[in-house]
Amino acid sequence: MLKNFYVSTPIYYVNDKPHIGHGYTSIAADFFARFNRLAGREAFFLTGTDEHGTKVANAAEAKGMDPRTFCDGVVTHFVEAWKSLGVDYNYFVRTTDARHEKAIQKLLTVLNEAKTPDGRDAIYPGVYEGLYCTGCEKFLTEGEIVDGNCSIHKTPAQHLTERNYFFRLEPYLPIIKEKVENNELVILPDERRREVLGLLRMGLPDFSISRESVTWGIKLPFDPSQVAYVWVDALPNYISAIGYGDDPEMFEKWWANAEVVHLMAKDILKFHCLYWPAMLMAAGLKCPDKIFIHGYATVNGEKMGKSAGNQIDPHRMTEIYGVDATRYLLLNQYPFGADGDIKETEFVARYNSDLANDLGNLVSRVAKMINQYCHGRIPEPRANVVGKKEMMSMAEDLPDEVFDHVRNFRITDAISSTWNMIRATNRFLENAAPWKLAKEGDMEAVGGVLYTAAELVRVVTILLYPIMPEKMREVRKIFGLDDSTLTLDSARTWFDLPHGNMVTFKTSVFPRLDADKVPSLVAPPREPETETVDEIGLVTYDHFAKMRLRVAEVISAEKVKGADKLLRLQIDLGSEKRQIVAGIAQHYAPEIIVGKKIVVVANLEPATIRGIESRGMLLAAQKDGQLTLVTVDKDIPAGASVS
Ligand code: ME8
Repeated sequence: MLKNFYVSTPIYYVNDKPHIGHGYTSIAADFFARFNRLAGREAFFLTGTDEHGTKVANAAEAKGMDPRTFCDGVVTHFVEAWKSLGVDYNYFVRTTDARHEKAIQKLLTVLNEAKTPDGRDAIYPGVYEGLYCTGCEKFLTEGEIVDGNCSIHKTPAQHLTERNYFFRLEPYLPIIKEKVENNELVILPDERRREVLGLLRMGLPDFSISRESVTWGIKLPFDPSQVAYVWVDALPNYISAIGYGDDPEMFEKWWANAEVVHLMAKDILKFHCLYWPAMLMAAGLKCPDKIFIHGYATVNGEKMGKSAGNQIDPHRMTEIYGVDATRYLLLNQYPFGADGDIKETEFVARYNSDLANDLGNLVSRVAKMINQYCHGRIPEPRANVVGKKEMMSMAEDLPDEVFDHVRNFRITDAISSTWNMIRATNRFLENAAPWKLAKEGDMEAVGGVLYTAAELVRVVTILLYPIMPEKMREVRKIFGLDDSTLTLDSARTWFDLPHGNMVTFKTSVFPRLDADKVPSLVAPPREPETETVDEIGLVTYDHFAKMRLRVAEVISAEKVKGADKLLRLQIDLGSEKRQIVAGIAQHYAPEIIVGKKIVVVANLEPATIRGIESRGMLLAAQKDGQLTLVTVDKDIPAGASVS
């Protein structure tokens, strides 16, 4: 009996919206969870977001928002993206969840009391020295310093020392090496395993687990003047989400007694393959069983990035190709594990040849012929069907062959094995030619051929369900099948298609795409950003004139439930009434602000804050954390422009 299966994606940073690179890992994790469930295993699929640290705090500040409100907004983009890609996780962890924070504090307490295998304290106070950028609020790595300046802010990096706590890594490295070598900790593919062994041979310094200068994070339980370093906060999401802090039974089930598999790209190999196992060992917990590191995707040959303007929005891809084809095209473009290029020029051709022709046509032909020759019901199976024996023996071996590929993370092999059978089924139909048999009046033989073909389609719907869940359910419905036999066991069982089932075919499952009409996946290149701020911070009048500043009267105000900083305001802009959400609840009581004439940016992009739509932003002056509203000093009607 196979163990429970626990699969995770990285928790993604919320400093930006998700793109198809994040989607790639999430779809793969979803695929593995679904396939293992087909095989009768209980599976738990975890994803989530990484919300603490300077990176996120800076992104929030750039939008003039407090980090929590900012995170609440960006998280919805991840949730929506996963919905649109059919990514069906069991749990979505956020590092700002109270549950996660509690688990981190527990883990930090355990680590602070832990001894290394050679009897020293696993955690010790020390001093972190390095080159610091106040703009970034972080110590810079070598690559981030150009000619002594921060590569982003172009300001001189300052030599700074900071009091931190450190994790004593070195005593754990030989144990990790042994675990990797004897495959107790399986690192895949082999190239990445060799990379990890290389890092282990080189040796690695202890790493700091806290920051003194950062405020947006989880406080250390043993020294609240410090917050946990973002990776020390992030990595344990894999245990906080399954009850490390609060549910020992659940934790036992999904950690100690499960096959634990982490998926990610190679950018975060060191943290997962070295720091994380060491932290787990210090806490007296087992290491993950398998870490699979896939490649880094480029788009049309270029690195995906905001500035390159080539990030593919998951929604855009599913709008063009549909959810299931998107999943198929992405996971099937290059082997899981290899670096790859998302070539959108190949998508239409691939869609048409694989999905519309091979699979879509097979389903249409079989269903239409059953309608035409068998009164719309699955015919009875027959013994003497030309070519049936070969097809049956192929179908018999296939489920285990495919599951073996899946267990070894060979997604493209799993798909191509199934496709071999789809193509063979098409050939079987060509050879058996039921339309000819029908002309000859041999309706029993027609039924025998069509039963065999429908039975093969049924097996295919099971094996392809993890990659194309919606479409495979649609195909099963055509042949009168529900989800109760959506199992690998059923795929192994010939004659599991009940004869007599009604066949209801309406339209083709994968309609052909016209290459000339398919729009580009990459959003049209943005206008080159014109320099709007000169060296001493001056903007042009034209640029300022783009802002629509208006006087507005506050009609009503109320606190936003569960957010102590936010007020929901209804405002009158003269020609219209609007709702805005503002982070001023700690400075103005709702009853005080009602009736005030304030100044708002009226043409700001709408945003959803804590699930509430906000259309505009009020202006306030700030000093020492105190906010004062910008108002007008004479009575002037709402809607008046400010310039
Ligand atoms: O690193 N190709 O978050 P992140 C393939 N918060 N995969 C890609 C990709 C691309 N071009 N771009 C992103 C973090 N990914 C940390 C993780 S985990 C405890 C903390 C995927 O938002 C891939 O899985 O930078 C990669 O490892 C991950 O997104 C990085 O996400």
